[in-house]
Amino acid sequence: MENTWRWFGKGDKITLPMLRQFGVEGIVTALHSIPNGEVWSLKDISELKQYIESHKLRWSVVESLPVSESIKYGGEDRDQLIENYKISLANLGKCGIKTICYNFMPVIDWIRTDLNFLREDGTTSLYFDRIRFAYFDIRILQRVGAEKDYTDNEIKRVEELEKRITEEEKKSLIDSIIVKTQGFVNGNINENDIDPVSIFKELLKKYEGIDRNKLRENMCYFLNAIMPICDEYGINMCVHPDDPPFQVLGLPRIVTNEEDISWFLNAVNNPHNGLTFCAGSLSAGVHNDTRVLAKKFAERTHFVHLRSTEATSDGSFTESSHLEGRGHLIDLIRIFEKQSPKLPMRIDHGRNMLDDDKNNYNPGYALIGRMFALAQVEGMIAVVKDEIKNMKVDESKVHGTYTL
Ligand code: DNO
Repeated sequence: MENTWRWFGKGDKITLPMLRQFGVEGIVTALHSIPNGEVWSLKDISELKQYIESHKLRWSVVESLPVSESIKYGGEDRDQLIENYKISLANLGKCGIKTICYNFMPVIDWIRTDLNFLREDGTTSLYFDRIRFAYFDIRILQRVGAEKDYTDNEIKRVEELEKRITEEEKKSLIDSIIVKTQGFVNGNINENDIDPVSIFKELLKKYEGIDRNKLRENMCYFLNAIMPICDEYGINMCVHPDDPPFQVLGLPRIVTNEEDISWFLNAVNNPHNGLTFCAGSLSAGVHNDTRVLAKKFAERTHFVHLRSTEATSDGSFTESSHLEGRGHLIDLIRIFEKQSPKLPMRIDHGRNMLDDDKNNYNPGYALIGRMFALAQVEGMIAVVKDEIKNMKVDESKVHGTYTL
């Protein structure tokens, strides 16, 4: 696999010369300063591309070319926004950048309730606590009908939490769920917004009446509209799975499991319509086995995020070490290395360790933790390459003990 790294542009404290020191080959980035929905010009794309290449690296993947909310809920201006998207895609294609990651999650991208969950070894990782999330939904957002989405026991635990949660903890919960994790990925809510909860509630309103079927229909509409451009320039679109891969806040989520993935790949059955295989997002749902999904969808996977999680049956999960957990990264590497050895792969998230806390990195994107995870993953890749070279890949190792 191609060793890529998510880099947040020229303002990123982790610079391109630093990345070269530890073997990064490809860059995953976006034109982060361009507001969502506006065209990415040829000039801006080629300037950034040249900058990356001047450091002897290549711009391998765009993550993300964001899909505006109005395209997702089918607003009046969606055709105009899709036209803009097509121009941006064509401009990327003309510059030779052909792998585009995006997501189709309404309103909120990835969700965590705690960005500094202390682990027993002193490092911290990202955490999703089902009860704190329910608290945010029922007590903070006060979403109408929210209680229906939780069990009696969960609601009881939310009530218990209400008795002891501090104002500071509430603020930090809001910050983790809708501010710090969102600003740098989709721009719906930013750090300096004074009342993020109200902005969020307004966004939720846009999805009243949009159920799974309607969202699927809107995704198809979008994909059908852009496929001709993808065909013309050889662009591979790869949707990021919903993180976490289950329904939240009354919003439909449609990239959560095997059936969902099969559905959108078949609905627009073009090889350019593909998947970002995010092992972390998928493994956070106890209904998913990443090995089964990788085996089944390897052919339509254009980009891989390597990360692992530990999920509990109550719907909470934490990000585990890249060597452990439900991600089963070694098996995934076996599958993807065999399928397409040049597939771009990036380390996804890392723990915060050693000096990481001093640098105020974007959550999940610290230097030392990610570099450490990359070293572990490089070790796994080296072993798998050796297995393949010696044709020692034992199918039983790839498949594990389950049947497809
Ligand atoms: C979080 C990321 C996501 C991802 C987008 C892709 O760490 O994996 O924000 O970049 O969903 O569109």
